[in-house]
Amino acid sequence: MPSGDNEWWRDAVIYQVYPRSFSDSDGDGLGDIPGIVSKVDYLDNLGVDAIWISPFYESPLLDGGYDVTDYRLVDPRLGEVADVEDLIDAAHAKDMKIFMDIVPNHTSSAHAWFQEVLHSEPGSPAWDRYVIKEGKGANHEIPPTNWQSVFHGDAWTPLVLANGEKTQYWYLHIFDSSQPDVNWENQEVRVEFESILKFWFDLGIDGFRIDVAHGLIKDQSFPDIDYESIPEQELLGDPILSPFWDQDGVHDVYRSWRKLADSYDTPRVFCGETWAPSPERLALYQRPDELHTSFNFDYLRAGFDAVKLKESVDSTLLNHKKVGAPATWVLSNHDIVRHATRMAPGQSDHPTEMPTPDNADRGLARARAATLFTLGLPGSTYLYQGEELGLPEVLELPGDARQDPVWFRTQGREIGRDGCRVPIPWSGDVASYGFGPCENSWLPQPDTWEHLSVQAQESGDTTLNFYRDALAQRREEQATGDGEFEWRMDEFTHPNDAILAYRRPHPTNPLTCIVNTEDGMWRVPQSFGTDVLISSGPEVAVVDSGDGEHLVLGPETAVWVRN
Ligand code: ISL
Repeated sequence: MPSGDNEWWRDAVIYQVYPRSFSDSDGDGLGDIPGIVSKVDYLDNLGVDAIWISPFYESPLLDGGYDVTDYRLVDPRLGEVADVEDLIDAAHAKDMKIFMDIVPNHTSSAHAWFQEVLHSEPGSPAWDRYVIKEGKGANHEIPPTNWQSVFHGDAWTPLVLANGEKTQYWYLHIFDSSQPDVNWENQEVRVEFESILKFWFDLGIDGFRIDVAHGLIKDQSFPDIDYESIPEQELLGDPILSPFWDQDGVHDVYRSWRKLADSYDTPRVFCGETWAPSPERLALYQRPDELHTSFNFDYLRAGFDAVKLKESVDSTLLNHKKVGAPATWVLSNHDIVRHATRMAPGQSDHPTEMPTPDNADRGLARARAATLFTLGLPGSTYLYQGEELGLPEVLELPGDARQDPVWFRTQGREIGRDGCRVPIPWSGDVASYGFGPCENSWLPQPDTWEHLSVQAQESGDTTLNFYRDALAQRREEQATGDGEFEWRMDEFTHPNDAILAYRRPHPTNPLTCIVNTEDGMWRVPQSFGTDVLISSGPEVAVVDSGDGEHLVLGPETAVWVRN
């Protein structure tokens, strides 16, 4: 279990807050920082060690705040810097850490730096802070490369000056055209971002999640990409080998950031959003003088498939061990289909593919089993707001409510990520279910969410109480968190690829997790004992078949046993 020392991040449970959708204190339909402050007790009671908050900087909110105009200000709709100080104090009073989100790959096009570009001559020093290149073709009418945006369409937009004058130049935006990519070859950019980190560290922030951490450096030869040879679904920002992802030069940036983080009496901590092409490449970000941790998206792609889960756990642990870093595990976040929906049978493995609303009950049962399996693994775990309520992806949002740039850039062909960002139901029987003092919320909540609210799940055998119980046990158990791990499938008398079992060794209190991914009962070998600590579902029985007691595990269920 995590301790309050400088190594807390090695085994913490970190809860992601998407601020627009968490809690609205003033009734404008947008969640805000005072709203988060009001829920610190809830998070403490849930049993998490740290809170990571997605961006709340001043922003036009064209990409939910991942489009920043001023990195030292809070968006006035979400609060002010003093509210962040209150939040830090409230969390620290409960011994919880606070992580922010830094967005270094791009700014908003409304940022003063980009506005300076639009108001200056081609080639002026302001231009060098962004990735701007001359177009190809006789009239420079062809983009400098064929690179495609993660949000679809060309990754380059012609640069038109503020006075309306067209130029021969194009600016790069790996995401939306309102998010121009910053030029990390420019020294001033590096100095500025370290100064921003320092600003928030000095305020008491414990660490940063780094947005698109693998994307800052671009191949300076700007080669075209051979898209024909890349499978369709990998174009969606997945970790393809590309001239703008995972370039070696990015590690220099993090070596320098690490020095800054280590210069504090209580060293500050980083977690990279690194969609690296392989676990081997991912591990490089976590060398001892770089980032402390990185998201492990390989695991998230494994779905509820025992063979893939095992492969991912093995390669993750192996590669993290090589660099002495703890693994991180995550099943849901604000960019992907919620795992209660994604894991339902018949859904795509791909985390952003549009799901169908079938098999919701089995989706939730599998999600709970996957969560218990995950919480027992060595390392730290990230939870996404609402997963503790078993919230499903919201599929039926009206088009005019949707706000994800992916929806706009594909003219509605892709629904985008709004379905996992619907505001949290806290209480009551009508929208906004306690999200704010009024009925409005920036995305409408389904009118079936009454039974999913925190209030409705306070008592009884609910998903919320399952999470509370699992987190409390993870904290109490001495074998969880960072440490030893061993598979136990060799004890199965009848080998079965759909069952996984691992032990977290401990001299007196070893813990074993068993997960049954099949849609049928499974007889657990006697060597695992019958001392169940927690189960993800109701169907777990101790049975004596005449040859002594053993466990029987229900379909799509995970348990922790003392053994
Ligand atoms: O969503 C994705 C696939 O699941 C990714 O391609 C995602 O776009 C990528 O991981 C980068 O995400 C981050 O930066 C984006 C922002 O829209 C996302 O919300 C953020 O998590 C641009 O800042």
